[in-house]
Amino acid sequence: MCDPAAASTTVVIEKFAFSPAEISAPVGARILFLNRDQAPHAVVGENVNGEVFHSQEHIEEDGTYSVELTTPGEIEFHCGVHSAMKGRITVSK
Ligand SMILES: [Cu+2]
Repeated sequence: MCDPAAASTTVVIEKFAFSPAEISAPVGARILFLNRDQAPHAVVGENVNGEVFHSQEHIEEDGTYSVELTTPGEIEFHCGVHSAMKGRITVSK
């Protein structure tokens, strides 16, 4: 929480899915992942150059993980526990 004025998007993890799963946000914005499932989840994001973020191994129920977007481009993300859970962030300049 360095800059309270920076835009922030919350992605809820519920019923083994990310909602929303498609996000558009500018560089400098933060994405907050919030787990509403009893099951633990994790979030791993990758762009064309490789991994750009990686949450703790398990985001427990009602736990959160926050990441700041620093590089423009497409980030594909998935759950580190359940690889079928996927989403995408389009980061604009
Ligand atoms: Cu998961």
